[in-house]
Amino acid sequence: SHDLMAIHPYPLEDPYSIYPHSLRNIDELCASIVRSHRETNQYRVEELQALRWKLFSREELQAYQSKSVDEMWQHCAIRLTDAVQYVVEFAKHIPGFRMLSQNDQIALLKTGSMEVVLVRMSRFFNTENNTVFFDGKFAGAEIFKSLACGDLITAVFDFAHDMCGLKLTEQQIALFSALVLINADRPCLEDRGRVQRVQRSVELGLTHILHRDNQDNLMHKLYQRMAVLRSLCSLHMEKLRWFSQRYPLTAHSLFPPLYKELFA
Ligand code: CLR
Repeated sequence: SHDLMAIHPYPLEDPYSIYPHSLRNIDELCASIVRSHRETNQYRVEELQALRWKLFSREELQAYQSKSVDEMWQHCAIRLTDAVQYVVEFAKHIPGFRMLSQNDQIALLKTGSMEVVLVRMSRFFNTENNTVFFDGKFAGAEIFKSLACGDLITAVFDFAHDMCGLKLTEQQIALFSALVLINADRPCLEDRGRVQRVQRSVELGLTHILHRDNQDNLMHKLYQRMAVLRSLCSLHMEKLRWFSQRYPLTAHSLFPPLYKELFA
């Protein structure tokens, strides 16, 4: 579990108050989560908007589709791990996260990082043609054909489409991502009480932002999406187990260490 925490070492003190008691503290909490999201989200909305119609050609699509199962898995595992690293970076700047024990930080990332990647995917999704930004261009679900897990891909694309329908602002996405990550119900937590206190502060932040935006009704919908995320992630784990059984060598020696550490 050292790989994970060694990605970018940070000093241990946390400059933020983790238990917001006044409105001003809630504002500060929201501001730092939003800042952290902005600094780790890889692309700005405007940049993605500008790239929307950059699609793969038929030849490029065919090249992906004719990759072998293990080649395509390895390729996607690398892309996914890249995205996960940004989520780890995001997590470290959520006020209160770095005050949790290393064990609990890792436990939260093991179950939550993939879920946050899927929340973030909605920013990289074009609902007009159901494509996702992958490897520098927009791609439809068919590009993932050689992974041989069509049900997972379909479910992930449906989820992205559905999340886009909520039309969340960047601030709402930031707070929702933080709430997905800081979840006191995750397995294997040492100090559940402490995680719960951080969770409550993030919940308060999200409620505050939705109220300010006159969208209090969104809270209920976001909790529903959290249940869908859980099922998507267990499907991902199931597929990974299937793959590792069939291609133990690729899974063991060619997958990125962080991917193995978090999901294997
Ligand atoms: C999510 C948001 C990140 C950028 C990013 C990078 C890689 C993308 C990912 C996003 C969305 C999901 C994605 C992934 C690469 C492969 C994966 C398209 C856009 C698909 C769903 C295949 C999963 C295959 C596993 C079973 C290995 O900031």
